[in-house]
Amino acid sequence: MAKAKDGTATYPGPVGGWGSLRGMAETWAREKDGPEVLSTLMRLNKPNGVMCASCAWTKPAHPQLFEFCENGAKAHLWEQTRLRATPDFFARHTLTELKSWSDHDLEQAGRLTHPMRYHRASDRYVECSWDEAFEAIGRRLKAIHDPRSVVFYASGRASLETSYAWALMARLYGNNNLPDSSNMCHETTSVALKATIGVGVGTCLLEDFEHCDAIFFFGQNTGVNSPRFLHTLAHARKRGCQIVTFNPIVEKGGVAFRNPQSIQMVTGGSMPISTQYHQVKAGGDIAAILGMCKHVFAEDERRGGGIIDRAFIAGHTHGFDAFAEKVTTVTWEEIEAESGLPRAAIVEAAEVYIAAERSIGIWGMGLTQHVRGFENIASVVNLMLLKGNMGRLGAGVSPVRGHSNVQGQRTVGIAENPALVPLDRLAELYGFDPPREHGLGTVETCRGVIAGTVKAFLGLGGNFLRAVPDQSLVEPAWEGMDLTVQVATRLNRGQLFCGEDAFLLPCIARSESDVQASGPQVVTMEDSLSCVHGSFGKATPASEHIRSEMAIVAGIAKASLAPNPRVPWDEWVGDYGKVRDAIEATYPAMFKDFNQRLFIPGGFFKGNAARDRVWNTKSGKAEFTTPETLNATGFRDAPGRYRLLTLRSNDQFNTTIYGYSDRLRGIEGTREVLLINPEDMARAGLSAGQKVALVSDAEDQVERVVEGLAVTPFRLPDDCVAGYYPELNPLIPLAHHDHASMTPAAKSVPVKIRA
Ligand SMILES: Nc1nc2c(c(=O)[nH]1)N[C@H]1C(S)=C(S)[C@@H](COP(=O)(O)OP(=O)(O)OC[C@H]3O[C@@H](n4cnc5c(=O)[nH]c(N)nc54)[C@H](O)[C@@H]3O)O[C@H]1N2
Ligand SMILES: Nc1nc2c(c(=O)[nH]1)N[C@H]1C(S)=C(S)[C@@H](COP(=O)(O)OP(=O)(O)OC[C@H]3O[C@@H](n4cnc5c(=O)[nH]c(N)nc54)[C@H](O)[C@@H]3O)O[C@H]1N2
Ligand SMILES: [Mo]
Repeated sequence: MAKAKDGTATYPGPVGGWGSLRGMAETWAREKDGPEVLSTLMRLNKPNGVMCASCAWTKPAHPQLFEFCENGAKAHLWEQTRLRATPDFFARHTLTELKSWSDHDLEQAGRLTHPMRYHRASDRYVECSWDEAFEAIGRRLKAIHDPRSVVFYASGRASLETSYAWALMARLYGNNNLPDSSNMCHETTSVALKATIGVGVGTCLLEDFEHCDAIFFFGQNTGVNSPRFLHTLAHARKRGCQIVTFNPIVEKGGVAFRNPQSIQMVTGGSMPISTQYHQVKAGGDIAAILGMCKHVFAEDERRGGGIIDRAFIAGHTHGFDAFAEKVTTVTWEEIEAESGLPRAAIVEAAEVYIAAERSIGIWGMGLTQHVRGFENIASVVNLMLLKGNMGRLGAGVSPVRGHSNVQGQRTVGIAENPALVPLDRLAELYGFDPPREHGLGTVETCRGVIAGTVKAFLGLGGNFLRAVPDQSLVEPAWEGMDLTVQVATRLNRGQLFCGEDAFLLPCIARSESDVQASGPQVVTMEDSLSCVHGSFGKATPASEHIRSEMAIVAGIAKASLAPNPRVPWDEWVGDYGKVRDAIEATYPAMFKDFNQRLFIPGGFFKGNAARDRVWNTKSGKAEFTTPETLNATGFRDAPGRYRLLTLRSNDQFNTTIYGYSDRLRGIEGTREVLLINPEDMARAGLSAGQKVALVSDAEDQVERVVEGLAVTPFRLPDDCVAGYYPELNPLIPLAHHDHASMTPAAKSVPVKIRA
């Protein structure tokens, strides 16, 4: 473990470089990959190739020779592993035993090979036939009296085609219970952007990054979670674009990048990324941004105008006066206390904004996962609106999404909010009366499971039970359901908790060849910049007994729903082009000529009204938001109370733990750590390596504890501590979520340390 002068953990190198090649090689060895995976890697993110199953960053029209990163490679090495979890494996282990395994060891069992059904008497999964599985699932679903007690979760990876079918199945069954991993992720973005600029997604395209003068970067760990974006950022920096970063942690990707495909590998040089780096307190962004606005106002007045775009504000926005009032009355003392940043630092950032003709605002989980996440994002929008940085070249907002098709799943109907779905169109196309009632999101699903009102859960990918808050309450309640079904590629903890009847259904992964009646199939996905791409898997599927996600959805639907001649499940499975025709019929503007545009280099853009300065908001204008509070955490500071940030390491994809090396933060060999700064350690009387427990400090009488965390000195702001997701999820109360979108507030959890 490398250490800085003050004893805190750190990594001396840049992101990329030889360290990243070592990271890939270790995964290669662990997964025992064969040579076929090389051809997948060479085809990644290229026109006619495979769209990476790791992050949602856009796929450029002119890709590099290797258009993949360390973590994209790991994701595919993991997907195409030679390890197998066969019926034999399940015969050797009871679920009770497997519940004591780590997330890493569970997934290391390898790819699932056969459909499995839970056998209660032996506490094991046993092989079953696909027909048996579909028939039993159908029988259970038909026996449930209230269709609103069944949940259809999706994790953000399945294609547009499968996602469209999944959402339609839920509505034909009779509910809008379609939570998505987005409910734990960028739902805050979708809700806040819809309210403020009228579209639930970012407004930027790649060309904007070629023309912007400044980028304001909040709480997104590019070097780990969307490393290909570093190429875009490095190019912008080379042109002289300023990159101002706000993050409680100095993340390596925000500091320097060594392009693995350039001469920098040989020379040891690297590209600096951020021009300013501000270690804002967790939950301090509303204050920091308001401070920037305050300086913009003051300078505008001092220079007699010319900075604030008054014409844009008059013509295109609403709510400016109330916001201006707040900016003028808020004090610098308040701003400094809540942001944890000195006035001079905020002024320095604001000066960049003032000087830049074109600015872009970027964010990730550092803004969305707070009780006042809505206001975090609305604050970025406020800042951009001040200078008309919306709807013109080189300007706008660009949230960085997570799962590779999470944005697309919402686009094609996986949404618990029926207002986001063209229900009348579905009624017309399929001759049924779609449910109009609001469905269950992730938090409501957890509540329903605990209350016993949710009777069945079907998961299209993901590891719901491990990703949600308050695990210690949800896990035991989970087994009270009538039916649980998981469509998956690899074994995870969520699959070990079974309803009365339970199925584990293995599917073909995106990089694998999917041959149906009409021949090899293409699937599609939408990236973070709203561009849609075809993806063509060619690798040999992990087992001859697994099926495509589309075929599994159709199998469940046919067994569970009354026959409807207008929904041709078999034809759809035989030819995914016909599902795309159905998507086009449902969303004619976005998906015009869908089947003809599958392989346009760079994808096809589905359009964005705010980009054209058309504001589909309540007022018909872009909205300024006046924050009621400067503290995004939703709780007061108290003696001994810390703000816990739950982090991803460089060696995981969400709940999939590839290994135990968080190289870029200098933490090796374990994930059971509590990161805390040396000053807070001294104040609390803790020493490095000491084992402590974290206890939730939510003032709600529920005891939540995670034990055995090694105290690890790390550069964080005062009163902020950090550790890893999902290990620390039992500490997050279900009620601790963004007030507008219900996204769990995983980046500022109130905790105490128990020595
Ligand atoms: N390799 C890899 N790639 C991934 C994933 C993965 O697990 N592994 N997950 C995918 C998914 S689903 C998602 S959603 C994305 C997640 O990607 P990110 O959005 O980057 O999410 P996190 O890794 O949780 O990191 C959030 C960052 O916010 C910072 N932060 C925390 N609190 C605050 C705050 O109050 N203010 C500010 N300004 N910053 C804060 C943290 O220090 C951290 O750097 O990545 C996707 N890509
Ligand atoms: N404390 C805390 N909690 C968090 C977060 C946080 O930052 N902190 N982040 C939240 C975020 S942003 C997200 S997106 C959620 C993630 O929640 P999920 O999306 O539910 O979880 P994943 O870990 O991505 O799911 C991993 C599993 O997906 C399955 N899988 C992989 N590929 C495929 C495929 O191609 N098809 C199918 N059918 N299955 C596949 C594998 O079986 C694997 O075990 O977690 C959330 N929870
Ligand atoms: Mo996510």
